Amino acid sequence: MAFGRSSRSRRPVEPVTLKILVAGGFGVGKTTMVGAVSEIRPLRTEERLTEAGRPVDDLAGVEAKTTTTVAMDFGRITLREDLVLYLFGTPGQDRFWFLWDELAQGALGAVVLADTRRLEDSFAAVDYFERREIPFAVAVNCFEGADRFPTETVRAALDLDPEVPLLLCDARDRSSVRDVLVAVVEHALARVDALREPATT
Ligand SMILES: Nc1nc2c(ncn2[C@@H]2O[C@H](COP(=O)(O)OP(=O)(O)O)[C@@H](O)[C@H]2O)c(=O)[nH]1
Ligand SMILES: [Mg+2]
Repeated sequence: MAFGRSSRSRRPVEPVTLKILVAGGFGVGKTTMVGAVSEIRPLRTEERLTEAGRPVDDLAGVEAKTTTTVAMDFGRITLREDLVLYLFGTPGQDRFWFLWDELAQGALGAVVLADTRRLEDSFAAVDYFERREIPFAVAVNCFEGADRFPTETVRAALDLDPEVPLLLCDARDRSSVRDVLVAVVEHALARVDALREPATT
């Protein structure tokens, strides 16, 4: 029996875990996105939309939606055997903004989901991550019936910096969501590297 280097090196690697936020307006597909990729049963805290909530929860464009996430969505995806992402969906409604700073603690980056029918609903999330210098990518969730705009038009409307990744996605589709997450991680890690680069002047 060999207990040398070779058997030691076969020990499973302890993966790096990174925290990613999933943000964007109410009904844009955050819960769907986390659920589409999560390997664990996503933890959701949904409450049925009540008559009392209706004046607050703007339902235009999300007619089919009858539940709303009041706390957060939580999921996990293994991107590589040594890289695991923990996903935290942020609450979409303004009245839960107080949870954002808590959720943002220790986050490597974020996805801002956008719906071209209600692009302005994602302005607040873009502002939030820009102001706190948290790297983010924007993913346009392509709902059927929503007009398709060139990504440059969406980029201009959201006033995004040129280096911010902008992708089209289907929040229901595992591989599509995976592509978005890879883009966020690569973007965030590239920024970490850039910050580490010693000054050259
Ligand atoms: N057609 C379509 N419906 C979607 C898509 N993503 C989410 N939905 C639906 O849109 C509604 C709102 O999605 P949800 O994930 O709950 O939004 P959240 O408020 O951001 O968490 C739900 O009824 C979803 O089934 C999508 O890519 N295409
Ligand atoms: Mg939700």
